[in-house]
Amino acid sequence: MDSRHHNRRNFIKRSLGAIGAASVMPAVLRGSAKATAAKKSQNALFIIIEDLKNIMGCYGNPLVQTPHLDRLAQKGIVFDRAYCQFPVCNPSRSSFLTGLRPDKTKVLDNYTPWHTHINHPTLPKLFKDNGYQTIGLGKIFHGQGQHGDPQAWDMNLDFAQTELGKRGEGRNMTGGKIDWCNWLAAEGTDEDQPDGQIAAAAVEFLQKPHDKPFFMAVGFHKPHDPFHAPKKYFDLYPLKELMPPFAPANRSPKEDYMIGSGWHNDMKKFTLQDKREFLRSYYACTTFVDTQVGKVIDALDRQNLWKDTAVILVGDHGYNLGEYEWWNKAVLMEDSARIPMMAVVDGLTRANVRCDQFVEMVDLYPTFADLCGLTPPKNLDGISIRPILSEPNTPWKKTAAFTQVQRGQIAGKSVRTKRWRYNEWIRNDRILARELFDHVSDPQEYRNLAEMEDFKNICQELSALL
Ligand SMILES: [Ca+2]
Repeated sequence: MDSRHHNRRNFIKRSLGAIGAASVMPAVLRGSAKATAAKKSQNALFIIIEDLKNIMGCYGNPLVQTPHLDRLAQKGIVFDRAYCQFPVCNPSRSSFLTGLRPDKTKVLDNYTPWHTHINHPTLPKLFKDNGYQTIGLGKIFHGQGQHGDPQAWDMNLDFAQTELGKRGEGRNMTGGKIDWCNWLAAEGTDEDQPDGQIAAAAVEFLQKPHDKPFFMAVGFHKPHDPFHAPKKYFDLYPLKELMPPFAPANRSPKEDYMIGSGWHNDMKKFTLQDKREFLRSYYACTTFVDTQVGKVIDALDRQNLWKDTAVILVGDHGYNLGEYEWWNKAVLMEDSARIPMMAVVDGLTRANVRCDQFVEMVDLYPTFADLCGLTPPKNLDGISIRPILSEPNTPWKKTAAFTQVQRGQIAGKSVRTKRWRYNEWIRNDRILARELFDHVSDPQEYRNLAEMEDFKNICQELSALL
């Protein structure tokens, strides 16, 4: 048995609570590489944070403590206009891991597996097919089993909360009406939670010698609900200091399907105490996951891996924390559609750079392929962002981002340009409603301008893009 297999076996044995490991596939030599365009033996590290909105210090939030994400941000480039294609876990992940928009994957819910209509390799499978060692830790696809891609990985692990990590003070903020809507200030350490174990496994892998390039995807579960994290993270946020967002009384009304869930009725009943607890839970889980990211960054520092590892970090979609009294995602609003995204690529990115060009999650697949000199499938919907990684102000062909949702027979389609967000709600080819928000005067999207005569032409122009 070669050392790689030996290492892998020890790795799995020592990883706490491992519940699954994919089979080892024969290695295929790297082929069809654009050798001149990429550095030799370029590793890739893809960090995906579940349900993380742009709430970190590096995105201007003064309250939420994210020193490690901020450190990563300072080391490279931060994107201010990065958007998901569908603000729900499975549709979003199925889209960016196949490089296709949800209209092509036809994955519009959390139940349809990504491979139902797809016959080209997923992002990790592309790396596997090109001779990379491929490691998936935590939530990459929407779960394992039928939602996973076992052929894509040399090693694929997820982890479970320990019994100690399930204990502690907590509460369901809806009195049990919404099952997921609960927090737990848990006993134990970071490693009693899955994300702590994921970070430990990532560090352990990065510290080993590598005899071939790797693609490692690290998928942290928090701040997705249920909001469970060690108690010390909850203690950082005194409830009385937390205030829910201001919602003007004269905001434009929204139809029920625009928010789209029975949960909304229960959330409208939240007291100030409930809202504060929700904010504390999300913030605590964000700082908890930030600490785990810090462990991975430290390992890259210690092993001097930055020089041959392309690192990109994203949230899988955004999140609403009380805007329109909505405490979840799955809506065509800026808070859910926009994602945090940052990258550090030695030789391309420079430290402390912001980019306000449009980037979509479908761009991740061709970008990783480009950075590592691999040839992606021809029919991808995104484009490599390599040019703006090195020159963020270079004229850029993408000037809009597209996001969609589905409510049974009703499709919601959204386009975001520099100034506008325009939404159409469609059933049986008939437009039920339109929304137009001006991000210059109304960044919180409270005033719908779509039915005003003055904005008719703008709506027509944006509608033509959908
Ligand atoms: Ca998610």
